[in-house]
Amino acid sequence: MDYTLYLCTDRDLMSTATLEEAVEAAVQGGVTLVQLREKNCSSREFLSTAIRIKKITDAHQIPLIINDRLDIALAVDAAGVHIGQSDFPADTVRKLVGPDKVIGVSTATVEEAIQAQKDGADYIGVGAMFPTGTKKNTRTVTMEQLAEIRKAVEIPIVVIGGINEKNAGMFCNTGIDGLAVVSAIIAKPDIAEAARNLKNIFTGADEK
Ligand code: TZP
Ligand code: MG
Repeated sequence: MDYTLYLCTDRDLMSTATLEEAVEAAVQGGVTLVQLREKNCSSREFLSTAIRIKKITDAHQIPLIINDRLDIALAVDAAGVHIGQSDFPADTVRKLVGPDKVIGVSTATVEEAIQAQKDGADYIGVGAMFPTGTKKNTRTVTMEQLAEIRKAVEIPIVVIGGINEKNAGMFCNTGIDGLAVVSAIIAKPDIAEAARNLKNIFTGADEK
C-alpha cells in the first residue's frame, strides 16, 4: 500500500458535479489511495456509489477503502475499511473481514494508536492536526503528540485534519507515511492540480 496521498471523499464539498469526476481527477493528480466517506445516505445508495467508485479505482489500480461500513467493504470487495473510535474495535473487524483486508483506525492519542496496532490495524489516521470545517467534534493532535505516536507504533501513519498546501511541508521529516485530505483536494476547482501539488510538497519533489 502506498499511503502518500490519501483522498477521503465528501460529496457535500466536491467542486465537480459527480463524485466519479472528483475521484477520477484526484487519481489523475496522483492520489495513491481513496476512501469513500458517505455520511448521509442509505445503505443501498452507499453500496451503489461504492460499486461505481471502485470501477474507477480498479481501472487505475488504486486501493479503495470504505469508511465505517465493513459490510459495504466486503460487498464490493474493497481493499479495506476505515473505522473510528466509536465503530467496532479493530480486532472485531479483523475477525469479520479476515486477514487480507486493510483496516485503518482513527486515533488521536498514543494509547489509541498502540491499541489499534495491537488489535490488528494496518495503518492509523492521526488527527485532527489542524482546525477543519469538514468534520465536527474532532480532537486536536499537536506535532509533539504526533511524534510520540510515531515512536509508539510501527504501522503506517497518515495525518488528517486541515492538511493543505500551506502546511503539508511540515510533515516531510516526521516519519509519517502520508497525508489524508478531504477539502484541500476535493473542494478545489482543479482537483488534479491540487492533488499533484500536495503530493509534490510531501514527497519533496518541488524542492530545488
Ligand atoms: N477525521 C479527522 S479530521 C477529518 C476527518 C475525516 C476531516 C478532514 O478534512 P479536511 O477537509 O482535510 O480538513
Ligand atoms: Mg467512522
